Amino acid sequence: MNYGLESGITRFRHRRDRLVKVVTAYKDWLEKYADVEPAQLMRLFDLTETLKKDRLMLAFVAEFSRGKTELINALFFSDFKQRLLPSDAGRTTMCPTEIYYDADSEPYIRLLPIETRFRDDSITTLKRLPVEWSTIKLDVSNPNAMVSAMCKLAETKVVFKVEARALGLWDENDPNLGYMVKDQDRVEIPAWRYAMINYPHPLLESGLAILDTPGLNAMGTEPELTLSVIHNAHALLFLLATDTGVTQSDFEIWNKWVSKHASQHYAVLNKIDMLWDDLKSPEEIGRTIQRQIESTAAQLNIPTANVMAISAQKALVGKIRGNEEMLRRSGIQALEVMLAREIIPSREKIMREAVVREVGPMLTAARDTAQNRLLAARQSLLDLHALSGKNQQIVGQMREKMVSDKQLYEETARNFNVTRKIVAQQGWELLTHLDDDRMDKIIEESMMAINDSWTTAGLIKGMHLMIRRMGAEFDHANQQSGGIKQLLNAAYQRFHDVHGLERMDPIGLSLSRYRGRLDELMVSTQEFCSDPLNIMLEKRFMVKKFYIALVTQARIVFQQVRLETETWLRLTLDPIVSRIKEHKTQLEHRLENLNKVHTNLSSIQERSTAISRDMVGIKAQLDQIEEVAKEFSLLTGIAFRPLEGSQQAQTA
Ligand SMILES: Nc1nc2c(ncn2[C@@H]2O[C@H](COP(=O)(O)OP(=O)(O)OP(=O)(O)O)[C@@H](O)[C@H]2O)c(=O)[nH]1
Ligand SMILES: [Mg+2]
Repeated sequence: MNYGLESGITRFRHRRDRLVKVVTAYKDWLEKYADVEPAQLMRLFDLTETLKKDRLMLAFVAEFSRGKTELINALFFSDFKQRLLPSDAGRTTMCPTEIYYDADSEPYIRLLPIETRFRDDSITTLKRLPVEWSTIKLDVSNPNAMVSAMCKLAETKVVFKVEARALGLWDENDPNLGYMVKDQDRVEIPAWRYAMINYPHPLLESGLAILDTPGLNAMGTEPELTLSVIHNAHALLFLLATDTGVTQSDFEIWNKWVSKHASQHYAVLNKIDMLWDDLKSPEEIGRTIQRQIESTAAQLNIPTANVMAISAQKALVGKIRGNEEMLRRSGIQALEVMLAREIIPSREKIMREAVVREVGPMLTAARDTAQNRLLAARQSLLDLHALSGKNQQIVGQMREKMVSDKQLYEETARNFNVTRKIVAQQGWELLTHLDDDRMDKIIEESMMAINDSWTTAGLIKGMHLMIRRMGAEFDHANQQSGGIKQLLNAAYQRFHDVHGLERMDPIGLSLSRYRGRLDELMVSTQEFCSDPLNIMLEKRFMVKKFYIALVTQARIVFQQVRLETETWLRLTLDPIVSRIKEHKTQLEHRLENLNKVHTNLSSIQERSTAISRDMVGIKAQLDQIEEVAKEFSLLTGIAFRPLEGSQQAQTA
């Protein structure tokens, strides 16, 4: 029933499953035919697990009462035949709510008490601490129980103003907070800070995750929402309502949170049913809606095609009642098609890139190994062929030559081992610059720069220092990695020049996207600090909260850089090491052949037969990895170079 979106997500899952399958096939191949460390197999297994859990995050952002929750109900939960998530006139959703599926747990709703705002922990940190959350098991077979559990999302509590102030939720001087006042001393605040819902809906099972947010500057009170959750969302849906048009606060939300964060900008003009007027002709109504679309597009400065007019409420009713005409009129289908078209490809791209980064170079190397084995076997056959009819003396000479070739190779390999040790040492040193202790120190220094002065000026100072120090570590990593790459290149060049091994060009370490992320954090800091609301009131509490959120993000970037560097070190060194080992084995095989023939000249035929037999097995290895590579190319668009000479190798 979910048209574009459902089939789009099914396709997404299908391609994700194929990626998992191809990575698993590659892992199986390595396990069978290559001498790899268990850690490498483990990493591939982890990659498939990550892929399976990969989610596509769709976030709903708008001022209160624009119909975000109603739209989520209509898009995803109409099968409940009632409103699952509470949506009502006025403020309803009180805390940001993530909805997703996690097969490892029973369905639940987890709620983070608002009091956790007293602590200096980020939501990201708290997500790892289940004890901090209040958990309710969901009985998905009982719609009424489900609906009443979901009511929690709208819970509020009334507290004294001092407490609300201490939580950073109340400020006497902020004229925008009047709606919170309950009486002279007390205000109404959300009962929960964040909610996570694990629910087995087919679309969520396919990897979709949703973020519903409350209106009324909820983004401002939880800086992490913008710095992390919204930043990581793959698509943002911004809602407006026909009855209110684009108000000042809609415009602020659009400017502050939406337009900067998404590359594609779409706005949903909701509640068009309010323009349905029985006394007007459908054409007249259509023209009124079109006019609203045009003025919305002009105000937000986006093309009219990017404004979708819908009625979330009628879509929900239409779906529940199976009223096709109402559903069509609600306009939701066009929105679903747009979502399928826009969000899924961008998510797939990210997933593909992760697989290509981790598997691409190793798969190339594995394929080369298989091919080299075949070529080496063919060479052995040629060697034997050349020996037939020769006398023992000539065979002896050939053997001598082979022995000295092998010795020369072993010497080069020994020299390479020295390089390898230096590389390992430099790699280790490089990683110590990127470990958690180093980041702790950077944070400590930036805290010292702020010197407990939680003003916007203090924040800028602290952030500048943190980003400069992190940037310096990234520069150091880049420089060191350049040196490592040069060392390896020079060492490998000798294998190429002297021993005829094919050229290899290790990839460089690229940290530019992490640098980019740091720049983004700095821009967010500057924006936060130039926001009149934050300057005027110098909200000490909020400045500190913002800083904590920034530090959490910065730490994540630092950890990612470490991981990227570790992966890089592996991917630069491993293929070279295994190529060198492989060549040694091949030389040994050839020498063994010569030895055997030397002691017994009549064994040539027998040896040839044995090698031909081996070749069948090697050919099967090559065919298998070639299958994997083909599927990998199809899924990722990465082309492998054709296997040169393998044709001759097969027919030799
Ligand atoms: N007429 C009409 N009413 C709608 C439509 N969509 C939502 N509403 C109503 O508008 C009110 C607010 O809807 P919600 O979904 O709670 O709005 P929200 O954006 O989630 O608001 P907050 O959770 O407070 O941020 C509810 O009474 C809905 O029934 C629509 O398409 N047409
Ligand atoms: Mg809501």
